[in-house]
Formats: sequence, C-alpha cells, structure tokens
Amino acid sequence: MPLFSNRYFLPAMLAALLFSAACHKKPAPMPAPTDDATLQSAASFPVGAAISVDLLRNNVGYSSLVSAQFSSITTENVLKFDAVEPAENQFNFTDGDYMVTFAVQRHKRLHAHNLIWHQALPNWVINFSGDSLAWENLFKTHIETEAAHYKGEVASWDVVNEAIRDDDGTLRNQDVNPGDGSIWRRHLGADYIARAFQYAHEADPNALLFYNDYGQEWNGQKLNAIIALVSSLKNRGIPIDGIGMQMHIDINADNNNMLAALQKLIATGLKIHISELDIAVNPGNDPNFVFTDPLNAAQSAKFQYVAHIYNTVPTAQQYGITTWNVTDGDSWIPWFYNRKDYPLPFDANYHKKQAFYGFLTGLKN
Ligand code: 9MR
Repeated sequence: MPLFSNRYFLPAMLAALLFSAACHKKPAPMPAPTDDATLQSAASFPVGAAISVDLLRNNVGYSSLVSAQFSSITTENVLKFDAVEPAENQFNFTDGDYMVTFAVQRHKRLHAHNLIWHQALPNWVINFSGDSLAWENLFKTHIETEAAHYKGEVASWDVVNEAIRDDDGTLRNQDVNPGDGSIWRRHLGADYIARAFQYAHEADPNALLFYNDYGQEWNGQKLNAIIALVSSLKNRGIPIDGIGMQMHIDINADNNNMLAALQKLIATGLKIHISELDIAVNPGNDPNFVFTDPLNAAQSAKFQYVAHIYNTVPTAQQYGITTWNVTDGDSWIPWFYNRKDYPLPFDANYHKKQAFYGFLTGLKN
C-alpha cells in the first residue's frame, strides 16, 4: 500500500486540525507527501540522530539517509565507558574515530555521548576495589583521556548522564539502590558531578558540556531536581553549558506538561538539547499490536508538536533536536521492551513515514 493513500492521509488531516485547535493558532499546512525538503533544511537549528557505527560502516542506504537528513550526529554507543576503556588504561577509539571522520567529511556537528553514566560500565570498573583516591584517579583518567582524545573534534559532550532518580529526585546512589544506583556517587560523593564537568572542561575547553536525563516532561519532582542541580553548578562557576532533555515519549505524552517543562528549562538560561527524541506507539506492550492509520496520525501530530514548541526556545539556547536512532528498524525500543514499536520518522525500509512530515511541519514553524 502506498504510504499516503487517501485512507492513510485522512486521519492525518484530522489530527492536524485537532492540533491546530489545541494551539489556538493556524498551523502551516501539512506538506504534500511529495515534499522533498529534508529535516536539516526545514529547521533553523541543528537536527540530529543517534547513529549506529555498524550501520554507518556497512549500510550505504543508512549512511546516505543520515547524510541527507541530519546536520548533527550523536554517538549512540561508541563513546560509552565500556566501549572506550574496556580494560583499565586501555583505550579503544577506533569506532569513535570512524564517526569523527564521517562527521568531518559530511560536515556534520558531532555530539559526544557520554563520559559518566551508571550504566554501560565494563566489569573492571564494576569490580574495582580501591580507596577513594584510587576511584578518583580512575574517574579523572577516564574523563580526561577521552575528552582530550576528541578535543577539537566533537562540538559537545553529555558529561554526566541520568544521575537523578525517578522516585524522589535524589542522586542515584549504589549504596541506597544497589540495582539501579550510581557507582560514581557511591565511591566519589555527591560532588562527583561538578568534578566531571571540571575535568572535561580542562581536557577540552571549547567543547560545550551538557547534563543529560530522561523523564523531565512527565516527572515534575525529577525536573525540579535537575534544575536545582544544573543551576547550582552554574552559580558555582562549574563549566556547564546545557541540558539534554532526552524525550523518550509516546503518543499519549501530555502536550501541556512538555511545554511547561521546556519553559522551566529555558528559564535556567542554559542551552536546551532535545537529545534523544522518539515517540513510541505501543507503550502498552500489546503483543498483537497493529500500527493503524490513526496511530500514524497521532505520532505525526506529536512529532509536529514537539518541534513546534522547540521553536519557542530563544535562538541562543537552541542546541537542536536529536532523534534516538534513525529508523524503526534500528530503534532501541523494540529490542529493549521486546515488543513491536515504530517510534521514528523513517520506517525500517528507510522510507519517510507520516511522522516525518509532521516533524518537518513542526520544524518549519
Ligand atoms: O540505544 C542504546 C542501546 O543500544 C544500548 O544498548 C543502551 C546501553 O548502553 O543504551 C541505549 O541508549 C540509551 C542512552 O545511552 C541513554 N538514554 C537512554 C538510551 C536508550 O536506552
């Protein structure tokens, strides 16, 4: 079935009308499905995607799509701790360097993800036994070596990723939550976050440095804790430039909550990166899920709304919108939740979905 047959397109029109009423303003008309504008050409700020190095290396369809559509790329996994320092003081930059070359050749901004996270750790770190000085040395060496290697080659870093708990807005701490706590907070104390930014800045003074986390659009307590954290860092003169608002959302995400969260983040004065956007269509894990026309339309409207509200961010604070992965075929969601899902603007055959056109429309205004 052609993607935009009449029976497919009517629900989209309906969704566009509802969206219009909700916004109390006249939206730009949905572009015709033949519109060959690209995401990067439609936006006045960078539009990016998190990229798989394997697909980049082995799949020309994928690398061509990335090249055509996006002006920024984020390293999905290749710069995480387990990938870069799999054994103590043995650094592997092969995959990261491949992405740097791709970004330079295609004139893409490269956003590096991430220096410090409580996940994606190699066993030698998980099992490390040493006093606080030894832990500090491990932590500092990792940050400085990695940030120095990519000095001048990446535009920005997610320095610390997901340090705050969903339940109460406190810092993740492995002592308190063994299963999902941070090894860093446990061994280095609460101020490890500030020191991570300082070490990264010393190694690459021109890179923009971000704190990155999820759930800010639905969890007010967590949002407030993140704002308190980054504001305190900023007030202390710690080199922090921005906040990554991951935005792993679904088609039921509340528009008012997303807008309110964005406005609170804008008030920090820091740059805002919608850093990991995807919009799940099967959040209930329905094993018999069918991606119907109305669900396509709802997803398209949600992409449009997110891009639309991002246009209200002051220009100096717009770091851009990045989707987490490129197509429904390479998204982490079906694999992670073991379910059918279709969370991105391109389908597994690299064709533009209705969501692409909603996204495009939102980016334009
Ligand atoms: O998409 C990533 C997946 O391939 C990895 O297995 C996983 C663990 O490293 O991380 C996924 O990316 C996550 C990102 O690094 C931080 N925010 C949530 C992302 C999705 O889980």
